[in-house]
Amino acid sequence: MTPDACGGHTTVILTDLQPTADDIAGDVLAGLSMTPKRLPSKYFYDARGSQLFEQITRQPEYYLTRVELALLDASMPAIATAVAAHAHVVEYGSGSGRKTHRLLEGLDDPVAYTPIEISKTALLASVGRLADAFPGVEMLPVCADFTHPVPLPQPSRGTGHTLVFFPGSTLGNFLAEDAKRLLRSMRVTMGPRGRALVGIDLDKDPVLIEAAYNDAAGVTAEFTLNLLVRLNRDIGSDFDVSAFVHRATYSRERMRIETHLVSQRAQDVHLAGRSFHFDAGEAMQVEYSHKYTDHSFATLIADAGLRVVERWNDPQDWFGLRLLAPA
Ligand code: AVI
Repeated sequence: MTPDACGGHTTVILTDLQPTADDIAGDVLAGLSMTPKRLPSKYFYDARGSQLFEQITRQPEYYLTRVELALLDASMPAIATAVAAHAHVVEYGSGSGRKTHRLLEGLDDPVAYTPIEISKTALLASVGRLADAFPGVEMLPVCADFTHPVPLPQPSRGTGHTLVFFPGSTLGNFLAEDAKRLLRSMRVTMGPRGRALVGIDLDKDPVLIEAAYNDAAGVTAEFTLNLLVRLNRDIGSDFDVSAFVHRATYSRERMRIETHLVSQRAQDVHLAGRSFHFDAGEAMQVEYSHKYTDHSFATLIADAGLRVVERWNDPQDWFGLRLLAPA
């Protein structure tokens, strides 16, 4: 661990755990070799992809962010009561800061804030936005991969406990086995007295869910197709972006949005000296967004050694916040 102090009014100490860089080309070659073909959704978030995702969160059909923000506001007094004072808030990913702002404002004297994120630029930007607003909260960002256990920096004011914050239903983008692995790591990171506040999108009318992933302005379609633009630029593939279309459908049985890029014609895509054939109409899987019931969520976290200690839903039961503790 090598902490460096940065400037600004509030002390910001970055811990760089030097996460291993992703092997994008290797992952893409592996995914294109599968039947059916698939690409990892974690590669959506280059600079343009992050910008498009931010735009998605403001689309009228994408209820998740709006409803979660309102739920956080409405539940904040109860959350502050359930979480002991002087928490060290540890966020998985760095988000846009809107939710973190509400959480830090509503908790009882949080001592420190630690976003954990692979991109150092995104990490410092998120801390920069919050440092001025919360001069009493030490900013201790960690550059690391949060899917593994992360040794946390120690706040100088000392703290009784850690509160991991994982909003946005980002957990839903992981397949069940990967979600369990992540939750097990979270349990280690937060420690025996820690808590986690996790946002989950709930199973509901498929019409509402499908609309959220097929907004009329086409921002989600552009977000999905940007994956191909990014791969062409970063690993030298030659996807014809205009020959694929975005398709997102809800599987009631699996309780998840399944997003595909569908080839509009027979074509060959080249990468690293290899050629991959697409039939006309062939669908390549690019993202899952799982939705939950109380039962499915409790089963998932139980396998990771966690339990729900408090739950809050919005009045329509569209989105939930769950406070978790080690089982
Ligand atoms: C980040 N994640 C929770 C979003 C979701 O809803 O699955 C990503 C997204 N994909 C399409 N729209 C939004």
